[in-house]
Amino acid sequence: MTTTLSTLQEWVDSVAQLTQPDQIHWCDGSQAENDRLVSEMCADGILSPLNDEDFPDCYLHLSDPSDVARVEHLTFVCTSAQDDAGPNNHWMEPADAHEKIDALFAGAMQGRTMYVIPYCMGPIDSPYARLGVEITDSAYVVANMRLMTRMGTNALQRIETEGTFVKGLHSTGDLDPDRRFIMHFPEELAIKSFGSGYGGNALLGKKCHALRIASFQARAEGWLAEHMLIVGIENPAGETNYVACAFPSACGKTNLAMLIPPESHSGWKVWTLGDDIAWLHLDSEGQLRAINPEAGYFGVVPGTNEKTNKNAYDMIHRDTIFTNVATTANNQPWWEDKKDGEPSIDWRGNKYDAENGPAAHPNSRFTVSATNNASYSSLAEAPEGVPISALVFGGRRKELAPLVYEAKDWKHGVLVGAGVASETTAANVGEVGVVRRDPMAMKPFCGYNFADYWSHWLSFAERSDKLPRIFHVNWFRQDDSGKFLWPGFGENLRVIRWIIDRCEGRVDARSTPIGYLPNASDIDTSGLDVSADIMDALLSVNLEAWRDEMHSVGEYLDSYGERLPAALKKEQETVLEDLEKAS
Ligand code: SAT
Ligand code: MN
Repeated sequence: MTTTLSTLQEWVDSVAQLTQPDQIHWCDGSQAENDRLVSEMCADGILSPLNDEDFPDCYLHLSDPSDVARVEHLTFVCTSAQDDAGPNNHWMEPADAHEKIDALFAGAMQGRTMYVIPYCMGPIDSPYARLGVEITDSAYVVANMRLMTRMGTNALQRIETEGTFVKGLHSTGDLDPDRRFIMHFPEELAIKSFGSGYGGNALLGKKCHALRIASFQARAEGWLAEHMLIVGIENPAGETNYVACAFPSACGKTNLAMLIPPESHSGWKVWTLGDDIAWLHLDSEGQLRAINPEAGYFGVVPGTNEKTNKNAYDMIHRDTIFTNVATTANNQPWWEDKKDGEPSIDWRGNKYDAENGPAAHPNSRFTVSATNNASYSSLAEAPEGVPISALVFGGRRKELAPLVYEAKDWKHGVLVGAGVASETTAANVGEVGVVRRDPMAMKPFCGYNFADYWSHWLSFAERSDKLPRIFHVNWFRQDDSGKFLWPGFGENLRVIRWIIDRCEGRVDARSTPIGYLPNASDIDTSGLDVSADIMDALLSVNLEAWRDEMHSVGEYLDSYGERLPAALKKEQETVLEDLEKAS
């Protein structure tokens, strides 16, 4: 297979000239191709088959121990003007960046196969879908991209018809962390990633294309590329509302996207559209619609069990690639909180010893096709996407943020999103548990200056009078002893119900300076072991603490300087004044 599109052929030729592979393989995405790659990877020790009886067609990949998470400190957005990348991104001048990374790519594929992966982000027949081609020397990347995107012949056909595509170049290099860069050239629709084989650094369709490059394009074209799950909530009367929620990495997006209604909620159904990324467009009626650009899940494994996420637990029992989990004596994959079996070999490939830390890496991952998920929505493939009733922001915060509140209007909602803060997780290399600002859960993923991004968000208020309402949730409030106040997981449906009731105008709320809060009686806690005092704590607004928070949000916004939209600053000042008046 080659291509009739000369720009694509010329690019592939020039990359081959630079990287000097032994051979070039154009991926068609077929089962036969996948079978061949998997058996080659098993022969080379890149993959090992897991217990075939309990985990048919499942494989384990153990990565280099220094290559287990995204590397924000080595991730760059290379726009011509530094200010266009903004204080939220590391920046390098594009020509310098190309020179630096091309020097690493020179000869890097000698002795290796160069794979050319045409892929489509979004349903193949959707007007909202976008195309890309990733060139990589990693068969593991090919196998993952096949699960995560629509990859192969159909994508190539659409690329040849449209003529435009995102160019992604990747090599695992020698995995030396000192020779590792993830570079984005949004003005050229190009990505270059060297020296890492890990998910978000190497599967270029995901964070690099579908968020960083896509957010940049979305701004120019009037849509949004967001770090959001998309879920359909069907009530016992058969009515479904669609909600999109932005939480930082490893804060439970996959669990919420696949939620199983608790026993108290018979007749309710939850449908998964996506668990990580949403592309949002206004249709001709002014309705915001969402598609999921991905076709699979790259989810955090530890903590997944029959109670926390039964859909995920079941779906990863077949056709799944596990990365950096442990194994049991009978070669089943094992992870912390699996609640079944014992670890024998840890994620480093050593005999398990509790002294050496967890058996599975805290950021170990499963890669699996969305079609394995029992709650996969029949509308997930709809080219026009689904209408969104509510947008929900959230983070992981021990204190301060209530269980749920609603923004006063769209503009205030943009402030709520911009002010999101969350404790850091193992999804990025670095310290875990430190609270940092993570606006719209996009801190690591926005491909341009946050100040411009907030202006873009604000501009939607002028384009539609049917925008979804905006909410903020926090499942992670703790008491003084560190115990979670809210049970979370399936019980989160109770909070989502309030959100939908608000959207449908079915329930009143309490107006406070930070937004609308539920009256305690409007969150159904029947059958839950959550006392009225705890509900009060979960739904209270500590005016003094919020004043400090709003000062801190104000300082954060000011750090964006002159490009900060005045309307956003004004929203922050209004909330602060209201807090001062109230206390
Ligand atoms: O960056 S990944 O997509 O690999 C996982 C995450 O951090 O969300
Ligand atoms: Mn994510």
